[in-house]
Amino acid sequence: MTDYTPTKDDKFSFGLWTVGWQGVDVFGGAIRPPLDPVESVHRLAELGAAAVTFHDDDLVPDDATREATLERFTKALAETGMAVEMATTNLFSAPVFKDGGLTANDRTVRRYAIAKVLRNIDLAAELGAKTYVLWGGREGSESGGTKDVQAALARYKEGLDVLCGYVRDKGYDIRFALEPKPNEPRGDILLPTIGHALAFINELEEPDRVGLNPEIGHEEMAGLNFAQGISQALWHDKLFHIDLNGQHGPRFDQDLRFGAGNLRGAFWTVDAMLGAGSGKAYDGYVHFDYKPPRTEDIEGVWETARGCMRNYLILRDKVQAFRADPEVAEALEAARVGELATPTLGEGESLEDLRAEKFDPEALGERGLQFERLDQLAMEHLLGVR
Ligand code: DIG
Ligand code: MN
Ligand code: MN
Repeated sequence: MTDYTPTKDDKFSFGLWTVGWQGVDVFGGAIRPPLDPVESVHRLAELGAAAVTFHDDDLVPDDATREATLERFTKALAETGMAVEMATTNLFSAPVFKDGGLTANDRTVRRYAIAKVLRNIDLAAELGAKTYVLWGGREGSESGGTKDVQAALARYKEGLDVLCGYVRDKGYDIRFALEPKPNEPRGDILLPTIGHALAFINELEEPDRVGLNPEIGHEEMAGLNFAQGISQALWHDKLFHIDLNGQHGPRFDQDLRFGAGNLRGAFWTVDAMLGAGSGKAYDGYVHFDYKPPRTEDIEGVWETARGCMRNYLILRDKVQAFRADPEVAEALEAARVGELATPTLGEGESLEDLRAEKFDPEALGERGLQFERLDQLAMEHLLGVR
């Protein structure tokens, strides 16, 4: 019986902005003091994490302290062996971005946004990050007439094409990961779901360099199934990164610690990340993007970080037990799940051959699919009785 203590081999990663969250919400200001990024690196390393990620403003918010901070930060990385696996840009907090960055109506804002991203891409490359996330939290609108969506998507494409070209010309080993979200802080955000983002990527000059960083809470806010979404992203070879957290379906973005929201969804999310039995698996960092609740003091914050990793390890154990259970194998067989891997037309079969077959749709319709037994077995693994 494992004690679910994380090690660097588990590749857990946290955003500096997560444990550094000061407990702000729409109805209340900070309740925790700022957290030194160097302290976060040391404490997360002690808890068993392997890497950190950051927005530019999380780490180097002003030029006056930039060099000194980077010196301390890189020293802490060396002391702890922690990696920087992803970076991103804050194009959503400062007033200048109140109408977005890459798709702001104001052209000068769009030019400033690209310059801000380019600067942090250089730092990301210097620190060894291989993934650069773009969450367009402010790219959108509250009212129909204020945003020409077709023009906005053209500017979004232009921005991504410029950034891909820069990384290519610099020879950086960096890929971009778009993070969809349907709303909040904007009334309607562009690229709201995995599906919208996948379609958008196809229009880019260098689509192979751009993938996804889906977040559990964001797909659930749209009423969608996250495990199904990342399975499609895996099928497209576009699951470049992931934001794990907890959410109770369509409501404001809760950013709970992983496992604390829709627990059945978390079970199937881990199953999908592991390849769901026979599919492509996710081999990136197991990254958490969550916000320790306002109720917690700093010790409570570290407890939430520990809980994210512990819940993942517990669920990974349960998913692996489910997939190894001989009764589950029988139930999968009875539900014909494996049959889906067989092409519908036989090798070299013509449509004439297919149309010559005699079908009995009534008899086919009477077949029981025995899905409930399979799902009950999964439930019993999750509930810890198998
Ligand atoms: C919010 O879910 C977003 C921002 O925190 C950040 O840009 C991104 C990084 O994973 N997630
Ligand atoms: Mn979120
Ligand atoms: Mn996120």
